[in-house]
Amino acid sequence: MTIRYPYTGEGARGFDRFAQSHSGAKLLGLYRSMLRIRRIEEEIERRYHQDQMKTPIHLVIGQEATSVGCCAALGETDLLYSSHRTHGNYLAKGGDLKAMLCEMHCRINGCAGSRGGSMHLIDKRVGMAGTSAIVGGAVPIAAGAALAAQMKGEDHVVVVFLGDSTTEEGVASESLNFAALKQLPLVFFCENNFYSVQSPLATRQPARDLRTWAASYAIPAVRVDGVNVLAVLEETQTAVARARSGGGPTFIEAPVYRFRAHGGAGDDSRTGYRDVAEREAWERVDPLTLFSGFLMAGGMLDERATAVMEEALAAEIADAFELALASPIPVEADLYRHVYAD
Ligand SMILES: Cc1ncc(C[n+]2csc(CCOP(=O)(O)OP(=O)(O)O)c2C)c(N)n1
Repeated sequence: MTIRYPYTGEGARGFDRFAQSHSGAKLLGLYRSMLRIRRIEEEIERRYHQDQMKTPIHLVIGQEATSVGCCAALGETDLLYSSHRTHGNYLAKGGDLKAMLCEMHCRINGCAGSRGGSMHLIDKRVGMAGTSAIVGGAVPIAAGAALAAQMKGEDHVVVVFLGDSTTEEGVASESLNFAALKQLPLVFFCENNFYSVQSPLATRQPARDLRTWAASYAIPAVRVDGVNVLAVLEETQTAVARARSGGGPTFIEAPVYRFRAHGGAGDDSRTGYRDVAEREAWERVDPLTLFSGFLMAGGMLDERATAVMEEALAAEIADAFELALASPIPVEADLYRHVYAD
């Protein structure tokens, strides 16, 4: 089955429409954030076979624009919840790279104290409120956090990232219903990458788009170009403004594509569940290549500036891995800390 990219052909025009409202520095910052996530993911992937990371991984290579565009619309006190594909969300929300890599190497200074691994990243200082390995697990928790914010009269909004398969979980339907009923300050951000592990969307759901499902709960439901960081930013800003002003929840569907396997390192397109040609078609709309092309055409980025950026990122990433590998492993005496029941 070939998935047709819904926005093919927009190219740079897709950015032009949105770029006017941002400074050059802001645009470069968005690009740098996406590039940072990509390079971190590539290094994780490169080292994964060494078995020093004690965690399953779900790489976000190809899906950087959704994390970065969405989080750019949020303040530090706004809360973000996510699923098992966490790295991009955590980093874009301002999570600490060193603490993330320590967590993935099962070191005591990991962001979840070595107890969580890649699928349970958290950094409350920057509003990265938590992630769950249970598909749909974070959605009702986010709804609860939004209800708490509403009841306490707090100003922050809550965003929850979910995959397309999460829309098949009963708890997601319950959460949308409840969010609509209570008009919660909540944004459901659905990264639709068209697969649940190796099952295509078309074999799991009737032929209707995900907005129809969300809209049936009387929630405004929009689709945004998930490879266009500026479009994602603008659509999230609209949703966040609605939530913050008491206008209730929004469902955003962003079609994206993961360039790597569902889990682990490497690509799995040749195992037969998806077409190599399909992945290659999406690689032609790689969110980083599209955006760097736009910035270069507008004279905001050039080869030299890119090289400087790359060098700084490489140094930061190497340092963070070094720290993680030099950090202490948990001791047995700590095993029952944070255990609340026996
Ligand atoms: C309740 C539950 N059922 C099944 C799984 C196994 N599982 C892990 S990830 C995944 C697919 C998730 O797909 P999606 O939510 O679309 O996110 P993506 O992996 O595509 O980013 C499944 C079925 C699980 N973790 N939790």
